[in-house]
Amino acid sequence: MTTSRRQVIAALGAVPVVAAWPGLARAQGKIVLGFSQIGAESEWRTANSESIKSAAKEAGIELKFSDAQQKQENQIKAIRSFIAQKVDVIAFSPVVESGWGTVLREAKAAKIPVILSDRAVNEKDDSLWVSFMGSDFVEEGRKAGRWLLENMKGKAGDVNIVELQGTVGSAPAIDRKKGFEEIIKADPRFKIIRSQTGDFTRAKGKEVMEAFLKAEGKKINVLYAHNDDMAIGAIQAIEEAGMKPAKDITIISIDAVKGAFEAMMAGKLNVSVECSPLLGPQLMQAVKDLKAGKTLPRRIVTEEGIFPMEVAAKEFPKRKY
Ligand code: GZL
Repeated sequence: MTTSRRQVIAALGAVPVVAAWPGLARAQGKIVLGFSQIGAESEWRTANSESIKSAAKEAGIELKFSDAQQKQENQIKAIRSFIAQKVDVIAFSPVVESGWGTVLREAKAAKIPVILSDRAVNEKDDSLWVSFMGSDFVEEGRKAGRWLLENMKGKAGDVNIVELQGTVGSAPAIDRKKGFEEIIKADPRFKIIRSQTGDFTRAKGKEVMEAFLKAEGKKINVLYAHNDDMAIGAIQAIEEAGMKPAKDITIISIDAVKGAFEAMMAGKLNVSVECSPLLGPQLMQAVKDLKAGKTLPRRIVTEEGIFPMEVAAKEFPKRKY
């Protein structure tokens, strides 16, 4: 059966040709950016993806966006696909720190610059990327530790802490643990009695907190969660165990997403350390600067604060994520 010319044109009309062929976007003078995102594991990640997509649109940059569902092999596949499509720039948020050398060398051989967004890699050859933009996770862990020492000054006896770690091997999980322990080691009363990954998700955070409560129960004084989503899951577990979150167990988390402000306003979370996902505008500016032949700073750090529950209601209306 022959397909009429009309049918072919109609079919082609449905295909976003620009998305299929970066050459056309370039012919229109557009920069083509390939972005490999980790997944949609948390409120933070969703806000980060939204920031990147809206900033690309705003900047007139053709964005090829892939969601790896928290699997490194999917990120590597996406980066290889961007190389094959000859995009102008590649950016990605590495789900874990290691295992990127081969694919980054392929991007370098193809003369496609790479920008690390949000998380770092631990490759020795730092010529494999042109810039790393994101938070100082060690400092976020220190801020959490300092808040705890300050707010437990009056407490007599040991302070037993359980810790919900982020994704195993990820830069935020490694560094938030490092910064927190660096601070609390100043006072031997502060002890991490249990520590396990909740993979940055609410579901896993709840599941692991249930296990902590079963094993340690009322011995637990503090929960330190590497992100708000795990803390929110843990709050459910604490309530289901008949205990009062933020009262029976002091809860410290990181990100300062809307869900954390809602929990603080409900009196169920004590403090959240800010980690801004709004990297989109900075990333697009860096991509434009790169294509204009400018040299990027090797490290672009996002400035952040800390929000205890006492200021949550005042700050909430101003929050952008
Ligand atoms: C931090 C980011 C982390 C967030 C989590 O920059 O990589 O990943 O803290 C997210 O909420 O899943």
